[in-house]
Amino acid sequence: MIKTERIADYNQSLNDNHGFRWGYLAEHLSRKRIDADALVEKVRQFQVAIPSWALGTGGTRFGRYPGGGEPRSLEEKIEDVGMLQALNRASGSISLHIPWDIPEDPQAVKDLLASYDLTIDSVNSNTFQDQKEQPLSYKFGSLCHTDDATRRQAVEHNIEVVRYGEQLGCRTLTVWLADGSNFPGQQHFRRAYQRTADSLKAIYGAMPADWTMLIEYKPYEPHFYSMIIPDWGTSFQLTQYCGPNAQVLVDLGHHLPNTNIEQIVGRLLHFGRLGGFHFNGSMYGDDDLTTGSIKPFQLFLIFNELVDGANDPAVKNPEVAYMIDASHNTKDPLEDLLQSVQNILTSYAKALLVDRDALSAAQEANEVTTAEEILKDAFLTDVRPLVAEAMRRNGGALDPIGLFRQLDVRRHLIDKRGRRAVATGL
Ligand SMILES: [Mn+2]
Repeated sequence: MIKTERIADYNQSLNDNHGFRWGYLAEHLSRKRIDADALVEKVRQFQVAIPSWALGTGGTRFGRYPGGGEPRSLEEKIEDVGMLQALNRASGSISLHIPWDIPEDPQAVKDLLASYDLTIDSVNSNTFQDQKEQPLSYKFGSLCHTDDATRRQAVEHNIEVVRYGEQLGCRTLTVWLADGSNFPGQQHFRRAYQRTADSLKAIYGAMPADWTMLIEYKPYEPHFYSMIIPDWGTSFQLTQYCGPNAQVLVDLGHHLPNTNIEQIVGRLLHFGRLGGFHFNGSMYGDDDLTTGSIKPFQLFLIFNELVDGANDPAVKNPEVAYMIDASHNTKDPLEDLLQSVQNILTSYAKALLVDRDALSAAQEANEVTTAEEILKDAFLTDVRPLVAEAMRRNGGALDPIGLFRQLDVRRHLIDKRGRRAVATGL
């Protein structure tokens, strides 16, 4: 647990430089008639959940090079997220994966969460691998399987995940299906879809009335010919089939190269079906790079849609659940998560700068260059001092990664948990 006095001392050491940079930006914004303090307040409210499976070093099927000191239990995962939350005050919730994170003593877990000022964001089911003692295999699918008993087992697992979530005060189930096929002709597309839809509806029917089901899509991997939910259109149709509390989840990396993700976001907001967001970066097709590391302009354009939707009373979309979903092959996972949150808040702050009235007027008048320049002006503004100021006012560090390093957190974790401690996850 990082003491508040330690954070205050650290911030004091950076205060001179921060004061200069923040003062300049606030003055720059005020000359554009933008209320800098109001923006800080908005950034202070923005929270991004941390998944329990991203706290260890990831890898590929070729190898994995853990850095040591990884969390060995649900309790240690909560400690790690609590530490991130203390540093940036923007990571106030954790997502759990069942069966990796089954709580043995739910009340003790709830107390531990409260001690770190954390909540549970969502619970995630896992039918993408077979567990020990599991009677029927998911090799040929789970919710889409041709065999009734296998489908029933997968439905029961999802309902069990909801029951664990209820014990912890969670109200969101996220379903990502690894179901699909690898060879032409292997799977009957229409029958497989209908079986999936009916399985999801059975899970939906077993959820409490105040729960939300998020349905995620992915175009390929682990299957390389077809995925059962490859795109947002399929997710959208499934949410309509299940009911009003089913929503689409957009994972940034789950698109083919050059997909216009911001347009998908705009569409789903318009339909009132954007329920969740998984942040990561993607270069060739994997979804495991640091958020904003490859395409920061795209991330900004996505936030531009989100802010636009949030400002429009005509948009009837529920609150969006934001989470990071990445693995970290060569970086310290905790540093990578801090970087990702930093990049997300930076994109959000830039989107808040967009002059929406001027943009809307330019769009209606077909002033193409003007519209683009309005977006570029916001994107090219250096808002890092604004994000730092929001973290400071929330009680966090002006530079979370700087303090993480100064405190030598990784060495302490290795001393406590061991060099060979490896977390469950991806
Ligand atoms: Mn995801």
